[in-house]
Amino acid sequence: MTSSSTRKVKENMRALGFACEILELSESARTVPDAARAIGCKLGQIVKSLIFKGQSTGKTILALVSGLNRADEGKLSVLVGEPIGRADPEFVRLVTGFAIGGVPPVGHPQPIETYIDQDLMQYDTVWSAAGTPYAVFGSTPADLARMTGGKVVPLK
Ligand code: 5CA
Repeated sequence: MTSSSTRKVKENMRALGFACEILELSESARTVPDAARAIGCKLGQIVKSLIFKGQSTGKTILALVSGLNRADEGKLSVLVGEPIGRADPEFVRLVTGFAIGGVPPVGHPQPIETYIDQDLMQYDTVWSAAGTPYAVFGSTPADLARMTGGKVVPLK
């Protein structure tokens, strides 16, 4: 059954004008290896949606990182223009409207400043969380960049 969180993602993507291919999984895809196994794709094709907070301004930052990579917080903070820190689960829910494990790259109450790991661009399809750990959506990395308005940058 499609959860209300997944429906929210689907409606948002449709409103943005993107065809939406949501894959509902029978197993949990809470972690990158779980997701890759459930989908049958490479680890690098999984999009991690990581929320950071600017330590001076308090602004929210979304980093979309390939499942193979670790986000380099130093590089990200240079791009953002201030020191950053990882957000706690309450902050993630507040700013995205979703709980950790299902945070999608779109469908948030307010647009979030977004950076996209350039390593994602090499794949035909990348898979992002679609609101819960049991749903993902596939898109081209170019569409991911367009729907989020994110900047493609080196992040690892
Ligand atoms: N459904 C999967 C694959 S799409 C997923 O959402 N993966 S994820 O990487 O985008 O989201 C999980 C991420 O949330 C973890 O990589 C981790 O960086 C972050 N996270 C997990 N627990 C916490 C926590 N307690 N506080 C802050 N961040 C956390």
